[in-house]
Amino acid sequence: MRRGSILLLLSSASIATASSTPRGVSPEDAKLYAPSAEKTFICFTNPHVTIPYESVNDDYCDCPDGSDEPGTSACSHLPHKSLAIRGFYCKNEKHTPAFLPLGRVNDGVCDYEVCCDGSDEWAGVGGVKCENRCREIGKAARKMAVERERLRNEGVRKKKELLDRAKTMRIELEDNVKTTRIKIEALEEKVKWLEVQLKETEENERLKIVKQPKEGSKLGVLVSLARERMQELGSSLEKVRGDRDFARSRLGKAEGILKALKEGYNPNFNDEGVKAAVRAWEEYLAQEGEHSENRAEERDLDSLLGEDEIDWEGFTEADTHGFGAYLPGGIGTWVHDKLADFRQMLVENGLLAAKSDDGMPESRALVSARQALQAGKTEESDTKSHLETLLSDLTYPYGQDDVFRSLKGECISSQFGEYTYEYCFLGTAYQKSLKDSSSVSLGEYARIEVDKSVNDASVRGIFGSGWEEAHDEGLSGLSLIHENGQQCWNGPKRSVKVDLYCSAVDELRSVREEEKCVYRFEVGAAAVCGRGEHGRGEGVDENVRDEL
Ligand code: MAN
Repeated sequence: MRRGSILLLLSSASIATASSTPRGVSPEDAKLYAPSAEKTFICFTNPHVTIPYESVNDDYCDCPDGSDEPGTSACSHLPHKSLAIRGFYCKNEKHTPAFLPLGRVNDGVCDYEVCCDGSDEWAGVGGVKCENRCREIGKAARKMAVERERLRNEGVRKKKELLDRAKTMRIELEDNVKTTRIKIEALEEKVKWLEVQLKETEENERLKIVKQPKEGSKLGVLVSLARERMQELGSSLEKVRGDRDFARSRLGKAEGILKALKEGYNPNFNDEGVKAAVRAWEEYLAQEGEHSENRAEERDLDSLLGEDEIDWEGFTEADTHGFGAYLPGGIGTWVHDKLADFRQMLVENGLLAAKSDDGMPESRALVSARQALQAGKTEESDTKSHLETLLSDLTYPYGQDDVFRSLKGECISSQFGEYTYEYCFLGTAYQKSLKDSSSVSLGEYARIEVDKSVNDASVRGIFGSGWEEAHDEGLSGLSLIHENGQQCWNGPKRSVKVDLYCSAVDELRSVREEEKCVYRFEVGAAAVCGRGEHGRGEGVDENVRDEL
């Protein structure tokens, strides 16, 4: 359609450009279009196809790689990968040269965003006339470029701060590693020493058990307390027996008086008081009988209060279990119960160790030696795992010069569609529903990826994906990969590739779900500003600045 209408123009155009660089060819590619001595043109990647030089830009696609039609749309139907040329070259004087996709040449639309000079519509299809707007567009672009540079410089300044902070953090971390290593060595020694201490204490305890309890030892204290208690009991019993004997002798005297009264009174005297006393004496005798001493009881008491027959000094820990057996009847049980209560009280107050598995109590020294060793071992293993954490932090992928170290854990968020997306640097990315506030992990930080080709794309145009070109600041080529997010129903675990661009302020600029549960974020961060692996190294050309 268009082809027919512009055929006439084309024939004159191709002739007109035959001696110079053909239309749509960049100065650097011009030599490729120099006519041969035979006035022929050889297709770039198909040298077996040779055409007359006049056929270049004749609006007919002769070469399978499109190289014969750099200034028309005749070869625009060819797949991108077959094309040997970058597109239609727009000179864009007073602005930046660019390549326009061939399909947009002479399509009746002025593509000012690429060809500000309007050269893409040279055939005037449909009467379209594209005036050259490069002066104004270039000026605006340069103004923007200066502003961008200002922001980049601000970003570079912030990046320097990040690097300085990261450096300090690393030094602190390395110091911490050193100190922790020294601490571990000391703890290993301490644990060895505590092991020896425990062994020695165990040995001492073993020897103590076979020896008599020493004065001051727990068993010794216990035995001496029992002995004292026994002595107290003996004294009390002695006193009670004395009181009893005294009361008994008074009772004997009183009984003697009443007996004499009964035997000696004159019943012929009608003395009611005497008669009542004699009657009461007779009733008393009928009920109680006359007092007589129980010899067997007396013997028991004598033996109880006699010489201490217990071999207190000979008591061992084991012997105390049969302690009650040494004591007579109820007293043995009573003493045993009291001793049990007493031991319980000592245990409850932390003065005596609870009994060990074999029923033997553990000494305080043994318990504390064992506890000290346990505490030492725990501290040693805690410190070792702390060292592991520090070492893995030292080798963590924080990027060149550790630039992301100080950013770790910092979060930014933006709302897109029905979600708020939150991104935590070197941490987790989240998708939070605005409807029900549910939060889904899109992945944990795994590694950094560098795409060198992004830095090489110096000329805007058909080689850009078109996506990042829509933004003011180009991508740095550095991406943070996040994996192992929440499982997607009927799909993979969620993951995000975070493409970074230079920005003085950390920001989440865009979010796309490229395929089900595979996300792509664009994040601005000062960490990728400036030159080097993490920065595109762009800046405004000095000449451009002069033109403003
Ligand atoms: C949720 C969101 C979407 C995702 C689907 C997959 O709705 O996480 O981004 O595509 O789950 O089922």
